[in-house]
Amino acid sequence: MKIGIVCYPTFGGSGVLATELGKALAQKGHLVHFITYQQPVRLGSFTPNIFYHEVQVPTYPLFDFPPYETALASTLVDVIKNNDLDLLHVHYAIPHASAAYMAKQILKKEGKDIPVITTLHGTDITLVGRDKTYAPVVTFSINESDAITAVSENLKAETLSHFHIEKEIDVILNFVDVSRFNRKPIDAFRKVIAPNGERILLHASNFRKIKRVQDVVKIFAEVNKKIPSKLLFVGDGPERNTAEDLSRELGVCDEIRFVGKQEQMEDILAIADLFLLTSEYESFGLAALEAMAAGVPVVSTNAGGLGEINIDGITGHLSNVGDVENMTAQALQILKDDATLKGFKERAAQHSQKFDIHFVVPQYEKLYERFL
Ligand code: GMT
Repeated sequence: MKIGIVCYPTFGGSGVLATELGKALAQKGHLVHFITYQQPVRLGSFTPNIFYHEVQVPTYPLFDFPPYETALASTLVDVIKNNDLDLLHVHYAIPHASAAYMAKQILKKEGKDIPVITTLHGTDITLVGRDKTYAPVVTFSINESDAITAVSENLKAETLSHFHIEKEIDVILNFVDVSRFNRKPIDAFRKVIAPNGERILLHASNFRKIKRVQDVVKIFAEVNKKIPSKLLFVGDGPERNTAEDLSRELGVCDEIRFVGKQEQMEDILAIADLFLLTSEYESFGLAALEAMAAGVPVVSTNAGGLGEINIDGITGHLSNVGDVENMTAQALQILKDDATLKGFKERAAQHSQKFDIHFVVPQYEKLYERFL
């Protein structure tokens, strides 16, 4: 198949998922065309079946807001026609589903019918998409898609309760390439972070308000009082300064390292003992699943779809949003001794296998085949 993929090329979960899907499809012999404003961060080195088309957005003095959606729709028309694509798969509804709709209509006039599949990821539905300024366009363009998928049962339910959706939504759960995260820790790296054998806690996100990173710092400060430990913060975003300030206030800044955006997550996860995800909402929590694949247990909130991947008492623990005290107790319970930690690590790794790329990618292929 010749497949076009539209996504955000940044470190966000939807872009990561879309890029990993494209890479997996290419490995299976499909020709995959990424159409984005920048090369997706997870794309990596040259692969014969993968093509990349940059969306250029020319500026003009009149434009206070360069019209990205128009540029994307025009690029889609061009790429679909010139490469004779069979279908278009867009990730994150805004503005990808409406740009795809526009491209589809233009191509229809020229006699080409291009099926459009929209995958809903999270904030496109639960936060941004619900905003009155976007909702009518989001609802319309989702309904005009030939197929709609959601990355968790929870996100499907959220979509149906907040939008008037006229089509079936297929749930295709997010996935992870388990073999990629099955890494041995690099001893020298572990020693740099935890020179005295301290436990290593980890949080990775885009540091948006919804992630409640201040809760991560508070939990860590309490854990560190009882169990010598270090905290790694991976990623960057608007709440990073708040987290840094709080870590100074709580006197734990020397035990915390902010390592910024990182591409080699598998090497970082390999040295971690516990992943903390304190979000107010996660449609799925791909970062937590990647942690589990690396054998790292997860202490998370029970928000959104997190309970669909993190099994309380088995792969980690779940807590109500903002219940720092309970999450601290849960973290201490997992980290208290090597035998308990080992059990959680093994079960987390084992459970992640249910979400392995090899089970999930064929579900997308099956969906595509419905339209060919
Ligand atoms: O908000 C983010 O973390 C980024 C966002 C995105 O769309 O890039 O992530 C959403 O999609 C991920 C991949 O499907 C999910 O794992 C995240 O849970 C989801 N984020 C939220 O729902 C807040």
